[in-house]
Amino acid sequence: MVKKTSSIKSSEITPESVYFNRRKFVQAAIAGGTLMAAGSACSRKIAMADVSSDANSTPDLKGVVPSSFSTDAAPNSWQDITTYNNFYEFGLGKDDPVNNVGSFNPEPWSVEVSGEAELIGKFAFEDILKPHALEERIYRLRCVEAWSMVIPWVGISLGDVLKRFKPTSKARYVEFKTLEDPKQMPGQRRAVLDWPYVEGLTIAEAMNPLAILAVGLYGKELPKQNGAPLRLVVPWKYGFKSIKSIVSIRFTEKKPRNTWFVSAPREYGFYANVNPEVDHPRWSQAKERPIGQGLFAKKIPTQMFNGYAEEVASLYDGLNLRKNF
Ligand SMILES: Nc1nc2c(c(=O)[nH]1)N[C@H]1C(S)=C(S)[C@@H](COP(=O)(O)O)O[C@H]1N2
Ligand SMILES: [Mo]
Repeated sequence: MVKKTSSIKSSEITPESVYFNRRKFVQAAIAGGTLMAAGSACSRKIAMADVSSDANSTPDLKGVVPSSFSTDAAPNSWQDITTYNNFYEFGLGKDDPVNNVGSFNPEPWSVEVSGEAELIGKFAFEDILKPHALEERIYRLRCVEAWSMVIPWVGISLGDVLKRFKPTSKARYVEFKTLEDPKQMPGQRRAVLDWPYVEGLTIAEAMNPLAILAVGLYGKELPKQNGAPLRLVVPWKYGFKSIKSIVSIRFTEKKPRNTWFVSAPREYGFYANVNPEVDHPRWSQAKERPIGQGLFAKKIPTQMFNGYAEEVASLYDGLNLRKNF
């Protein structure tokens, strides 16, 4: 997802430029008045070294079994996956999440289940996890900005979790919400998006076996910047559908108004299926740059439904995918 000047109110533009200039100024100060570029590259290296030791200190998840749904593509490194993120609750830059998650505390955590279901209420994170098998599934995450990563998620089947709440016949969609707490999430102190972050799926999409609730990666607990303790992973859709740090699951009759659709309906549709044939209004979506192979890595052609057409194309039979993008 990109920084969207069009969605920022004019009243916010001044504070934003001041904010960014101040950050640049701080970086320049760190560099000691020498070459700015060299200075920020250096501080970046230090940040990366910290994160690598993070991988070792992140607790292991027990009882993880491999999944047959995995792709055979080589996964990105722990470092790529945990330092190049989109999580606007912590800032708009790719390295803002890793640098700003310090005051976010995802323990204890609970999820409110509501709407068109027989079993509703507040459930502790542990209770949502408990009866389900933890599987490692290697899925690609593909961003609208035309970059992608291959990530060994550890997750539980979203459909299995949702079935336990016994959705009624009125439940046609599932809506998810992220935590809203500007004290823990400094990015929420500014109205860049309509907080809290909201996403949604049709019931059929949510029940598709490819969709998971991720609780970890590389066999370890989910790092905060990747959406601890619980986030969606919908591998055939653009990354923005994969909502992080979920506190609410609501079964609805009406189509949820997802955050990016509210912010720019011409650019981000409800379905958000990866579709190389439909251009984003401001750029082509035909190719993607694999992250982790250097800035000059060759772009590769993007596949329909992110390569999962066989598994999910039937969900959209009879739907015009240009209109319902
Ligand atoms: N709550 C919340 N969830 C979010 C986002 C966000 O800004 N806030 N960004 C989305 C986007 S645009 C992408 S590409 C993925 C990035 O996931 P990753 O940082 O774990 O790779 O998270 C998605 N989930
Ligand atoms: Mo994204």
